[in-house]
Amino acid sequence: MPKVAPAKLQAMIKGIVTRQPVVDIHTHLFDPAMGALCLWGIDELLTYHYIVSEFFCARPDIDYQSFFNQSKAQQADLIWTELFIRRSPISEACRGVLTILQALGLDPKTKSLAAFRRYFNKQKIAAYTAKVFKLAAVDYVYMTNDPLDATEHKIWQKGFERDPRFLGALRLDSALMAWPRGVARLQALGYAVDEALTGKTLAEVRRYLNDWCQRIKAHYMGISLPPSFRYPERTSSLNNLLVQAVLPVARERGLPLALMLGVKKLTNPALGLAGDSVAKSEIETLEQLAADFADNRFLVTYLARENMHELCVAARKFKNITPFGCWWFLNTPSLIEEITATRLELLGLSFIPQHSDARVLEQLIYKWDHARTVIARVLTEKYADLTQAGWPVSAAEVRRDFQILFGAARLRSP
Ligand code: RAT
Ligand code: ZN
Repeated sequence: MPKVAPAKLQAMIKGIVTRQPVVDIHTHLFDPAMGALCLWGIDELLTYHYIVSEFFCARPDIDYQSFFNQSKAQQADLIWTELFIRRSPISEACRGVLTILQALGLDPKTKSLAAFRRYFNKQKIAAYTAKVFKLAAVDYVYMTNDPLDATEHKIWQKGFERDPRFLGALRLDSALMAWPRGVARLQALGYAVDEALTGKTLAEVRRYLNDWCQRIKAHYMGISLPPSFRYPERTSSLNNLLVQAVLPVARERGLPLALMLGVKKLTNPALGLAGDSVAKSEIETLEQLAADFADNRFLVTYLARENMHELCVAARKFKNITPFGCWWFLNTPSLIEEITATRLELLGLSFIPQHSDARVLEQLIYKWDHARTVIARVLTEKYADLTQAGWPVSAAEVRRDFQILFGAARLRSP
């Protein structure tokens, strides 16, 4: 096998890491056949909740409600003027919009959004989706499916022809996270559950999970949890639901459970989706879950930077823990660099470096472009260290490793 000299290493790795297709294991994108749920275009991009909160940092004089009362296009205009024209769009989320426009062949440096709107209005969703996937070099994305969401529920009930690039993942937050909040909606769907978890409730929750994993062809189940989440906690409804419903169903169906830990919902309710915050979680909770449910597989990410090192250590202790992604406030180049290096140093190639969390189709382009650049840099350093140690790598070996990190084998095959 021809080995590549260290001087050429950087270009070789960059070429592979930036072009090889990936599987994106957590997004909020939807199959184009799901109609209005599928978001794309300049107004959606500019009103992304990551950017909305930055807008209020720049314009604390503007009242939240008066902003949200405006149409999406008006909000986008305000954001463009404030964050792109009156100052340089230097934040990660704002730079992301530029990366997208540039990749689509549009000149980002303009004062008005009119030309962009004309471009996006002309696109037909089927061909456009293919174009975006190609530009982002993404093969498959996992959706975040919530059957308790009225709009989404209707679409599944009606049925549609699935686009094979959009894979199902059953999200448990609205049904289980703030129990008994999900009770009424589960009952409305025909599940005989009660607030106190008595009678058939747990069996009915299992029936709900099985029905909907089947219906959406879920490849995993997922839940986001607050920093206050603890396990074991005998009196907690959520603990009982996890132990007696979610984990047994996941095990029987051979599905991983994705735990997204450390989100404080609605710290500022006036900001809506942009109002969630972060705090440190206790790693012991994860360690105990992994120990008690050795036959379950856990995909785990934390929102707090402080938890990321101990997550790597936990993954070394429990082979059923797979760390994934740099989530939300951690999805910035400086933190991706730190987290990826730590993971490579402690876990080798046994983790999933990134997911996009894209909510708007075109975000696949920037989230993957930016993350790949950083990951390529970190990998180059690591392969250079190997070369130093007498283990030069070939392009084929780098491609193989990339496939281990980002490939379909990770999760496909429910
Ligand atoms: O990153 C995000 O877009 C957040 O709003 C959340 O949706 C988070 O990713 C989640 O999945 O809960
Ligand atoms: Zn998400």
